[in-house]
Amino acid sequence: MINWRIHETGFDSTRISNNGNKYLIGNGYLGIRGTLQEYEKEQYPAINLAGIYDQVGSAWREPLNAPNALYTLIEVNKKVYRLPEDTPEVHEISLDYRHGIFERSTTWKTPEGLILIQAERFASMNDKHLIGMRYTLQVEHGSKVRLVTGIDGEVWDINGPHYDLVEFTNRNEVLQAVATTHENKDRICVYEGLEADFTYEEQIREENRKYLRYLEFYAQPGISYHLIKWVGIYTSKDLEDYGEKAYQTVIRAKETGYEETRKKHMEEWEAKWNLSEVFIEGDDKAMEALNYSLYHLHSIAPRHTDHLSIAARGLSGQTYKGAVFWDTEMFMLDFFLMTEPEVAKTLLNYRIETLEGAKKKAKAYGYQGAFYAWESQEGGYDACSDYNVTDVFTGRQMRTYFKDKQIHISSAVVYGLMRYVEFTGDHQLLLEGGAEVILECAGFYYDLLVKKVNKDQYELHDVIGPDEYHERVNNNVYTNRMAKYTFDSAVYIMKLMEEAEDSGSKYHHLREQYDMETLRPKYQEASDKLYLVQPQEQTGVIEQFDGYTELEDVSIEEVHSRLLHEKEYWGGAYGVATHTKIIKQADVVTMLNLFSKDYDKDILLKNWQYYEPRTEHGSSLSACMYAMLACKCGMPELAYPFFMKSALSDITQKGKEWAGLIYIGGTHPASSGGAYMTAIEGFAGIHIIDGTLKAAPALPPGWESMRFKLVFKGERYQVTVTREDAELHKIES
Ligand code: IFM
Repeated sequence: MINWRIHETGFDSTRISNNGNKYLIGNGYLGIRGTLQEYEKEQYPAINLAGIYDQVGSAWREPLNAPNALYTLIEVNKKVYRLPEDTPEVHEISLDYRHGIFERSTTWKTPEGLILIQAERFASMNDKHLIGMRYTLQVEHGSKVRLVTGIDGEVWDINGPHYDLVEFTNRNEVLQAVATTHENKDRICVYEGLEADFTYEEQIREENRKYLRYLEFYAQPGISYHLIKWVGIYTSKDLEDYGEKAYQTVIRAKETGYEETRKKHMEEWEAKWNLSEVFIEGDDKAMEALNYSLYHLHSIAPRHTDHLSIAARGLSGQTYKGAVFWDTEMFMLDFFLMTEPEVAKTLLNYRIETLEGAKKKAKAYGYQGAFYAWESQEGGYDACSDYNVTDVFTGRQMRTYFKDKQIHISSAVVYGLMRYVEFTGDHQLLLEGGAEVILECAGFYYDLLVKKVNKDQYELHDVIGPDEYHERVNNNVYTNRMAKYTFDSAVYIMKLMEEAEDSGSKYHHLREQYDMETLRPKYQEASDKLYLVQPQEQTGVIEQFDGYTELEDVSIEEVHSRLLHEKEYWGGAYGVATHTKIIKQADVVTMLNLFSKDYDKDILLKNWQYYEPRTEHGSSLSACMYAMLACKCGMPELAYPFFMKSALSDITQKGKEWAGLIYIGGTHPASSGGAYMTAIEGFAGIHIIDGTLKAAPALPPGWESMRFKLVFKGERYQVTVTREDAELHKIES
């Protein structure tokens, strides 16, 4: 049985930041950190908005946090009671992650007796622009109470402040804040409406960028006083009459009522679980961790639009500039493909829409084709800076080459598109821009090929593979293999284009744009001759890049002991790992996972055994790759701890919080997606052979069976996997 609630009792101020991530709620349009109503920017509250960014001066461009219309604090007999300043008698926070409802309950001791406040809130899954909150108060002794509630325009930012102006108005007792951004003068409109089941005297005041209602009343013991807050949010990027829409959102919620609105929100969540819940018989802990991971993916899935992707830290704040990395296509996409392909399409549409940005980036480096942004924001703008890490010793910025050299990003986009076609059987996305993306990415890699005069092969030089600790290397095997995959995909696309006889088809239009007769043999040759380092004869090990074998072979513990500062960066020019074989995250192992069919099982195993002890797992993207490859090697028991590490990453919050002096904390959706892939594709062994869905279970010890649904080529299946057997049954959609 799943316990769908996580909770924490007592208050620990050192957990404020982590709990903001762990107890996050969201609906894809916005994410609300698991912070308390009375928190101000020092405690990192945030209503983080998807896909809208701002830059102040030369600081990093980052996504916006909306004015905080959930702000509420309590004063009893003229004394304010709030965390983190005051010590509560009892305190508990919890998250119902089946329904995305966050709760807090706090008891304060006053000289006159105890007071209890309870609050719950949800980011409506039903109306993505709506937040609902219910705040309840009880007192032990009659007391004069003042509730201070309204909109806090003094939001938490990492590289802000982003609002040049926050204007407040009162429209028929619904409070409005309109914040204007610094860079593009975008406008964020937040309305706050209130309902109460008690009478009070009210004053509304604007002070210190806050627009607050002071509600005064005399509270009697034994009575529960309820306050309902409705928050409606739209931005000028959503639509023209964003203000009116936000206002109507609040009015509609008031008319519908709290119970009914909450019920509809919960029904939406139930519908999501109906398609995606994974049952594991024999291991409740794993089942909870996995479904909690899926909760996070659901909470950040963009369902309010048809072209948006997911940031590396989801909607948990401004870390990593709210940018989209390869994380989406390589780690998160499969979950959506198998449960809600429409969301997968939305994610890929974002790449189609940002093709122009990718072409611009390639051109800026002097290349043809499409070089996707390593850290993609609106329009494909690359937010990755030349100096992405701050040196802990000097405080100076360190030149890093992620943006310039992680060329494998373009192949991740191609991989996502091809995976979509494979899973949905739907070629429409190719016609709607996907084919062009693939051809442009192939054009980019073609331009990068290096030919040595004395060798009949192509190479790729001066790149960074998934292992970011070794910068500017030649022939990183992951990168080369993915470039080859891109050429193969382009050849496949051109075959489709050739076969499309119909002169009115969109392929026909592409045929005019691309000279297939020249390109097809060129890309075929590129694929055939692209150098792929082979497993060493004696050891079976595949060298990660040219010269890796010569690096110092030391243990992780040894490298760790060489650190002079706990937050010191391990890579870059002088990093402790740079001159060693210690790698940051799965690299060769990621390649072997994707192309396991090209290698004997023995090679998969030898590389797993060689690289695992040399992997720091300094990225949350690493563990799942080891877990999946372990499954492919027939070692589910070895996969299990890596699977649990991925599935638990947002519960334990043990991931790295710093890269040099840069804060990188937040939720880890790629890790959540990796946990899903391990469960479904690893333990249940779901795979496709000749266009048909198959299962090859390898359940870890203690797992008796697994049950889940998935979509394949428009049909929904109920899958049941036991230790010996697997059944895939078509069911009604
Ligand atoms: O995309 C990853 C990268 O592989 C490692 N550093 C963090 C990025 C965002 O998750």
